[in-house]
Amino acid sequence: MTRVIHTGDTHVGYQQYNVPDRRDDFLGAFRQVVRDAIADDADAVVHAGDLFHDRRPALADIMGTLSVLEELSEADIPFLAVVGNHEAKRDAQWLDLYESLGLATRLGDEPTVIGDTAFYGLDFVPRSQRDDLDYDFAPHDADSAALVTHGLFQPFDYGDWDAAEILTESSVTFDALLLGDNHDPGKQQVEDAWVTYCGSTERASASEREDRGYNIVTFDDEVRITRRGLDTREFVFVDVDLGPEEGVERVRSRVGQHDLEEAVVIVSISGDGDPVTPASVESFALDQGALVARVTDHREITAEERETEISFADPDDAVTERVRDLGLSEAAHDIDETIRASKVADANVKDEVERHVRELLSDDSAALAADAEAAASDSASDTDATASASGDDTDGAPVNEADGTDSESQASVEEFL
Ligand SMILES: [Mn+2]
Repeated sequence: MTRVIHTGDTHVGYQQYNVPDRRDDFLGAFRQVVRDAIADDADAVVHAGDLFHDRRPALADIMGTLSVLEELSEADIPFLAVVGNHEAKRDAQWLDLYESLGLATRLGDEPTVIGDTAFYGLDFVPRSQRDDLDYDFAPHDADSAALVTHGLFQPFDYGDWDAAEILTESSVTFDALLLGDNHDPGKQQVEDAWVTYCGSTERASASEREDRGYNIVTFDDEVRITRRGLDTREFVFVDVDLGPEEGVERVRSRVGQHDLEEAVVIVSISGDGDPVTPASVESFALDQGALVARVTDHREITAEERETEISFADPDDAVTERVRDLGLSEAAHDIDETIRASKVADANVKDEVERHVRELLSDDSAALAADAEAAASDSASDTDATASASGDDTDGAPVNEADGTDSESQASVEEFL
C-alpha cells in the first residue's frame, strides 16, 4: 500500500490584492500541507504543478519554499513534482534547483517508485505542442502506477486536453492521473482509472468559493481518494440583491452581519435600488477589521449586457464563448489563450506569445517567414497592447468591454497569421 498527499496550485509568491499578508498566506498553506504530511507520516507529497505563481518568484518566496521542503526532507518524506504553466521557465526549472539540493524529485517518463506504486510526471504542455506527445513512459514492475500532470483536462469543466486520450495512448497503464491546474477539486473515473484534481490550497481568485484542501490518495488493490481541508484565510462572500429604494445602508448592514476580522471581504451587488459607491462599502469593511474588501456592482451595466451576464456565471466564460464564435484558426486560439486566459501569469504573457509566434514562423516556408517578419514588427506593439488589455479584463471589466477589446486584438492576430 502507498499513501500520498496529492497537492498542487500552491501559487507561492502571489501577492493577491497587493497585500503582503496574502503573499504569506500562500506559503503558509504549503507549510500546512507539508506539516500534515509529516504528522500523518505520508509516504510522499505529490505536487501537480504551480508551486510558484510566477516564473520569477522573489528570493523570499524561493527561500520560504526551501524551508518548507527542508522540513519535509528532515522527516524523510519525498517531494515528487511536475512543472505547471505559471512557473515554467525556458530551460532549467525552479524544481531542478530543489532537486539539486536533494529536496525534490522532478517526475518524468522514468518511474519513481514509492512503496509499491510507480509515479511518473508530465509537465504542462502548451496546446500547440500536444500533438507531438507520444506518451511513451518507461516500464515499471510496481503494483500500481500514477501519472502526475498539469493542464485542463476533459471530462472536467473547461477541459482542452483529453484525459481518456492520455490513458489509452500511454505505454504504461495508469491507475490514477493526479492533476493540477483546475483550482476546483474533483474526481472522476475514466477508462478504469481515477482522474482527480486536488484544487488550490489558498483562494487564488474570488471565484474559488469552496473550502480549500488537498487529496489523500491510497494505492492498494484499488485507488482511494479522500479530501482534507486546510485552515486558510477567511473569505467572506456577501451577495446583496437590492430592492427598489435600497442602497448603501442595506449593503453595509448585510456586510456588518459577518465577522470581518482579518478577512478578505468580497461583496457583490445586484438587483435595483440606489447607486452605491464601492469605496463607501470598502471603507466600512476595513473599519470592521477586514484585511481587504472588494465590491463589484453588477448593476453598472446596460440591459443588453445584463442579458449576456445572466447566461454566464463568470464574465471570462462569456468572453470564451464569444471568441469561440469568431471561428479563429487554431494558432489564433492558442495565442488568445495565452494572452487572455489566466493560464499564463501576466508577467509571462509577452514572452510566451513571442515564443509561440516564433514557433509558428519556423514551421512555415522561408517566403512566408519573410512576409511575417515584416508583420511581426507591427505585432510586437499589438502584443503589448493586448497583454495590458487582458490585464484589465481579468480585473473584472464589464463583459461587453472585455469582448470588444478581445475582438479587436483577435482581428489583428488573425490578420497577422
Ligand atoms: Mn494554478
